[in-house]
Amino acid sequence: MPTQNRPIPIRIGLFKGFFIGVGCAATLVRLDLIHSSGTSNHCSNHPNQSGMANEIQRNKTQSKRSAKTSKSTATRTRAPKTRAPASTNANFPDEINISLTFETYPAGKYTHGDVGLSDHQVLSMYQNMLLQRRFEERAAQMYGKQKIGGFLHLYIGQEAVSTGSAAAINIGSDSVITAYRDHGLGLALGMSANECMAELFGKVTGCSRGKGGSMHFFSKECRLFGGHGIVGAHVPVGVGIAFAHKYKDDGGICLIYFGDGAVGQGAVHEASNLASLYELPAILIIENNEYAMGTAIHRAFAEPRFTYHAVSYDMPAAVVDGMDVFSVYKAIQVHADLARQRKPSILEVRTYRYRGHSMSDPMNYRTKEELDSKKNEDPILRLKAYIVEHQLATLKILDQIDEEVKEVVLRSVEFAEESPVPDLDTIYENIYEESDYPYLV
Ligand SMILES: Cc1ncc(C[n+]2csc(CCOP(=O)(O)OP(=O)(O)O)c2C)c(N)n1
Ligand SMILES: [Mg+2]
Repeated sequence: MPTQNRPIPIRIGLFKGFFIGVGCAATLVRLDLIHSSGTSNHCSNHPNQSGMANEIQRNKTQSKRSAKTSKSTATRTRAPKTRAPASTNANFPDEINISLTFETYPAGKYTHGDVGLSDHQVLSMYQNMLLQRRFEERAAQMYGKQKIGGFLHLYIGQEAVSTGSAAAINIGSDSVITAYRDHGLGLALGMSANECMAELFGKVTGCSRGKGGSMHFFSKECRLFGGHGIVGAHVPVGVGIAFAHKYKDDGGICLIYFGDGAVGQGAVHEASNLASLYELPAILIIENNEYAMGTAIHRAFAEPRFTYHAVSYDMPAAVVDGMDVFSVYKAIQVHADLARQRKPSILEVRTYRYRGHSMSDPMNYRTKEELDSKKNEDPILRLKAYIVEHQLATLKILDQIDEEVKEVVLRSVEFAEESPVPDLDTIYENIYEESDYPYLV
């Protein structure tokens, strides 16, 4: 673990007597309300409700019972005569203490030397981030020309997350799975611009033979298991892939990316629990870009500090600045090592998308000022400034890289245009059918 990280300690102490006192008082108040709501209320006729009301009456009158004689025989005979004995369970806690230290990987903390990257590797990271940016800018243009149909969710602004994490794993033997905002990750893992652009165009030369489109990039070579459209639903699949790595004992890990919006999905929590319980080689990576469609996280989550969920699953957790590629790289290095030792983690990577949720989003939920201030943190401009400052390359060389990348993207558009659409005969291929499914007639 890096020693320079800032710990976030949490200590929650609950004094047992206080807890029980407040708990009882709350129960009495709640039950009292039900009782006083009157017998004309249909709810009070429900067997459970009326039973609860009796219970209230007992609680309310219990302290007075010794002094007064109740006229209700039923109440008197059913009332407990003695107080419950004090707990004799030696394992029952006197207080609940949680003391945790979470890691943080802030922006600007690491040099490339600190994290073990060569000058050459830094330049190829820069080139890769630019490839994602230029690819998507061109894809947006092609969408406007109706060359691309369906959905198109752009990753622009988040490139340091994909590039930084892909550079820190063993591509081809480690596995990766993500949601529908998947172009950047595909390109970061080494998929070609040609197969990606052709997929957007729905052409047979695309990575999913033109049948997946923007949301369903897959690559066997890169072990990218999608590209999934149902929010949170791929997280259990990723945990299953991690299970397979453990079962086969092949040394691989699975990086499972999902958005802040997915954190509210039950499947994510069930999968997190199993990942920890079964000690699976996985990293759960929350790409927190602050919005789920048009909903800001503070409007959707009672606890927007997502790493706190790790407490429930006994996992290490970290907050990572996703606008700095070195911070992402460092965090994934550390947590990939842990995953290989069968200790899964939760990382909250703070990032931002500069474009709308999808191409039809008018972005009314955020101000221009917010967007502009986030653009000052642009991960590509940050890396460009770093490269120049540390004299890893001149501006002229960086411009040259940009020109080369633009050329690669232009060629990918030509490739996609010229490629054929899938043959009509293949329309039912790769469709899963279970002919003996019992409920189909
Ligand atoms: C189960 C489910 N509910 C709702 C949707 C509609 N939907 C599509 S994307 C999205 C927002 C997800 O936001 P987030 O997970 O933060 O990912 P981001 O788009 O920010 O990358 C929603 C609600 C869906 N696809 N699946
Ligand atoms: Mg989001």
